[in-house]
Amino acid sequence: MTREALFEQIQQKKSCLCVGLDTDLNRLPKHLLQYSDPIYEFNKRIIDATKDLCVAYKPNIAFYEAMGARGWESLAKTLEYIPETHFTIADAKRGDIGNTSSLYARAFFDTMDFDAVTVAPYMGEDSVKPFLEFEGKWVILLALTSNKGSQNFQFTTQEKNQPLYEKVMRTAMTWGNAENLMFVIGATHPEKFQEIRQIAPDNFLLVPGIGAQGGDLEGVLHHGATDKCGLLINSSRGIIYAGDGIGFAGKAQLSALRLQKVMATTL
Ligand code: NUP
Repeated sequence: MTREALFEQIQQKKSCLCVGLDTDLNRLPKHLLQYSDPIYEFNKRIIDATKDLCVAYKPNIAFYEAMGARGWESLAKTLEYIPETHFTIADAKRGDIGNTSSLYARAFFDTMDFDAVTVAPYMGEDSVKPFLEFEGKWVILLALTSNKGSQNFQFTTQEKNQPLYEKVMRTAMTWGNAENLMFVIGATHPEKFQEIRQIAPDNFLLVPGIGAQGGDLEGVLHHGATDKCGLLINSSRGIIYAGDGIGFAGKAQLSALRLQKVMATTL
């Protein structure tokens, strides 16, 4: 999907919500366990309930990989079920020496047809570039992550006193552009968004960390939105596990609606 098409979806829905499909068999409503593929049945109902309120879906690959071959099958079926209108992100955090990265890219862009994959920057240029070679596909590079451990390395200062996450962003912006490169910036660092917008005024940011991790939705919208929105704000557990039992999808819808209403005041 192109940046323009993504922006159109955001305008139409007044939403930059990304629903995280971090689907855990141990947290599924009991009545779904009678199906042959409960993970897929759960995802289908979540997608039906939220598709009018969000513009993207982000399955975290760990939840599927952990289930072995069955998990990969649930993932493929889920991806197939997501409407064409929605941007799809494989949250896989891959990256390796060049020829290996090429195969990771093939897995998510060719074998499966995701729009984007999350990539770790640590191994540098030859580990990231193979993902950028796929026409119409996106790299979402980890820059300033939402977790506590982001303090360990990402703020370490480099030459010219720039923190590592800034160096990651500035360097990667010489490899890709606003049409194929996004950055992960956690909602738990709302005070950083103004500065981040000076570094990357046009790139979309994937923003996880609202809800269960305590990030600041209003702060992110206020300091991070551009005239082309430039934000995909993710919530996983806060939406998909908003309720349990028979009414879980309705609860998920309400939770997504609450976030979309806040987004609509800015978009
Ligand atoms: O910095 C990051 N923080 C983060 O939480 C980068 C991520 N990709 N994520 C992912 O976003 C995380 O792995 C999970 O899939 C989702 C956040 O989930 P939740 O806290 O909304 O439940």
